[in-house]
Amino acid sequence: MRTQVAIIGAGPAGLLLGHLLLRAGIDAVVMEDRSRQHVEQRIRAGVLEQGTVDLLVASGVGERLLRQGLRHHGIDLLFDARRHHIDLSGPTGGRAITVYGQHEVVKDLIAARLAAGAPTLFQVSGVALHGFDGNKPSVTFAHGGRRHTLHCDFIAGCDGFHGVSREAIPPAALQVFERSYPFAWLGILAEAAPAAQELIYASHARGFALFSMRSPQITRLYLQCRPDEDLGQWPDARIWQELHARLETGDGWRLNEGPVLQKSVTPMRSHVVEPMQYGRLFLAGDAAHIVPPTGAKGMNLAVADVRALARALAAHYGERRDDLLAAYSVTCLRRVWRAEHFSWWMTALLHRFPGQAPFMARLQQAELEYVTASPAAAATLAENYVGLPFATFEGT
Ligand code: RFL
Ligand code: PHB
Repeated sequence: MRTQVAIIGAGPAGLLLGHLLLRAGIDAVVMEDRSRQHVEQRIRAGVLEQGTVDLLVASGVGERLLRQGLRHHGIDLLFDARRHHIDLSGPTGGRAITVYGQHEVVKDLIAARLAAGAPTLFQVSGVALHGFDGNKPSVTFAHGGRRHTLHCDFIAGCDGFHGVSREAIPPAALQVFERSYPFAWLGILAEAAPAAQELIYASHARGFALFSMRSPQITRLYLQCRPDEDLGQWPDARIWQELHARLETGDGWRLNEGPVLQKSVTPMRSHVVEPMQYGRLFLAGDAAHIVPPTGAKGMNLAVADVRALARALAAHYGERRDDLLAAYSVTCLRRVWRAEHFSWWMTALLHRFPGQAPFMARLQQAELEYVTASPAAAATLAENYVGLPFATFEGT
């Protein structure tokens, strides 16, 4: 088997890269270790930046997103039992976020890929990367009970944080930056109409809480919990009680309850490897970097990476230019570190840290008051939250 680009992983990064390459006339094979059903039902991110939406629409996979996505022009910050509105669009020239599940983006991309007859292999196993430090990379794997070798020009490691691609790079060639946080998020998906139009990020003495949604019928909610939290200790009634306590402010606004469709605990970490390239292997998305979900940046970073990679590969094949490929890591890391800072800042602003010193609590309070009182500070939050334009990070 032979292709131009072997793409490992069918998450948002791998699928969108495959899609953009297809549009540029570049062959790729996408291989994924889980089933199609699994990746289409995996509940994760829900907030798409303006640039992510623009790219999906411009590349022909935005039809359902435009029809079903919920466009939001603001978010609320809740503290001291009061909600404070942050306008996202005013300070950003009309940019906004769109709430549309990551798994819906994945479904749209898989549908486009299958309609085009582009090779997509689910339930592969034993994926191993070879020869990417030279000119003849290949990927070996098992699929349908047989071993295969896929020869290629480039490998795109889009296999997430627990994938094999980053691990295939000699450790001495990578610099790792990481921070873990002393808490996690307990997330639920509930069959209940969202009781508010916009997202609510709550700083509460009992811990952080987030009110979000997926559709006019489905509410998505998160609670700060311990990193080793046992879901068995969290029957639905306890989760609702805690959500009511952290999100309601005594002004009559009530959260709508409904059957809990899904429950999970997500650890919180920041993690970056540099560079995002080794020879002919390019890392993209969670394979190269993780942010805590507080800033809603993970999937959007994955999208920005593969946009840069697709453009660089198009320049390689179409114009025999390799300057964009050579600059890939540096270009992506500028946005990555901006998002790492923003996600860390939002996380530090809104969570209770175990054993938190009173000094830190006062700093959080001062920052919350500043962000909600100062138009300049609110604009900084807004421009980061809706996502800085791609061009911001493209200069040399
Ligand atoms: P993914 O989605 O993890 O996809 C990687 C794919 O690779 C497959 N794979 C392999 N395939 C073949 N061989 C192997 N050896 C393989 N090993 C793994 C996996 O099965 C998988 O299909 O990474 P990608 O594409 O880089 O996408 C990144 C995003 O998924 C992630 O950053 C976001 O979900 C993060 N995130 C959020 N991001 C946002 O932009 N906005 C949000 O609102 C947001 N909220 C969140 C989030 C992540 C969360 N969790 C569960 C971590 C909320 C949560 C709770
Ligand atoms: C979500 O809807 O899942 C969501 C929204 C905002 C975040 C993280 C997750 O910051």
